[in-house]
Amino acid sequence: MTIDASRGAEAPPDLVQLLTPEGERVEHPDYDIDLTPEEVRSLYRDLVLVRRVDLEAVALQRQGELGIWASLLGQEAAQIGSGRALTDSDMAFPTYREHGVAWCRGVDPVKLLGLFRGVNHGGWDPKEHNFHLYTIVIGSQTLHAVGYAMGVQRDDANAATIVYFGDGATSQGDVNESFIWASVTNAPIVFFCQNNQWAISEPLEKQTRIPLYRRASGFGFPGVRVDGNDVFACLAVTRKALEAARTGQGPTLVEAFTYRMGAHTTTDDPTRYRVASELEAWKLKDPIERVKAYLFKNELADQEFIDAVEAEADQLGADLRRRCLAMPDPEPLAIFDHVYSEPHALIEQERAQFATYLEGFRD
Ligand SMILES: Cc1ncc(C[n+]2csc(CCOP(=O)(O)OP(=O)(O)O)c2C)c(N)n1
Ligand SMILES: [Mg+2]
Repeated sequence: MTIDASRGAEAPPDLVQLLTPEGERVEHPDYDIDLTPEEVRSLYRDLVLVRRVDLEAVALQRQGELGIWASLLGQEAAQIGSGRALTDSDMAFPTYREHGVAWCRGVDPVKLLGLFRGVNHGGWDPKEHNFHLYTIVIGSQTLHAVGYAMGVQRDDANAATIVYFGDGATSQGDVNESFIWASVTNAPIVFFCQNNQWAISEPLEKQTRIPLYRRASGFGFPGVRVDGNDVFACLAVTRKALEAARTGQGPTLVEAFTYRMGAHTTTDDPTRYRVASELEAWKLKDPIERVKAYLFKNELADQEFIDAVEAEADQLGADLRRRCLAMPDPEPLAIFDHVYSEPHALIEQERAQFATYLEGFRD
């Protein structure tokens, strides 16, 4: 087998881009965005801060403080751009990698760590943030999201649903079924696929022979491919798709063309299956560097601003570490607490059995 080292590194022609890797603003006939300097600075700040949260979490895992971590490195723009497009009443369904979207939904980053530290089964209240719990079973959340969107439609609420999934997930039956349900019910939903080129060690070519966004037409709704490393474009494209959903125009598939710069999770070693030059090519398209270049080129920020954001990131990282280590271990019997919403005889029996078992360890 030959490996094409440049795979995915050249921008495909049908890519919506508003900010080039060099930080040049470009126009697109169908998508526009009018951001104030303050908004651009705040996007930059978000990108830097979520990257730091991610870095700190990887370090915590390496030191044995988390069981596992799924890094978002390289996907910050796709997540902050789409996350910022959401209104408070919109609902988001994530995978296990959407730390940037969680940030935009106001979830305290330390709450993301509980699941990965094994001290809880989720960590936040989905209703409080309109951000569902992380979902590990690939693609299953697309069905949950379409069901939710159909409910929103029946409530006649002015809200959209967005569901995140990966390139690999597009091969799952659940995802294809969810496309059909969304299509035939005209559900108010945005399917946001982060095509990070890999599903663990499986490259994109193992999932599809056509660009992923083009699959949408077979299901009867529009698809668009956006530069997933361009936060302006991700914001503009997602905003438009969400607005279409809210105004009765049904689903859209957004394919955010991006790259997983790190390992699949901390249990994975990507050097075993991908060549270093691929990563090097994508580093030139870094989602943060292009916003920084844009800010400098247009004199919207100075070094003092960049340093201040860096200092804030240091503070955030240190705070996250301190609060992670202070997270209490759960009471062992708590595992039975939320199996059913109402008391259940079998669960009570199991709880009692486990309590007796634990008693056996007492001195
Ligand atoms: C139903 C199911 N099958 C297999 C797995 C194991 N698994 C975890 S992540 C993953 C790859 C997912 O790739 P992709 O959808 O591209 O998302 P990414 O991790 O790249 O963000 C697989 C196969 C799983 N979690 N669930
Ligand atoms: Mg992937």
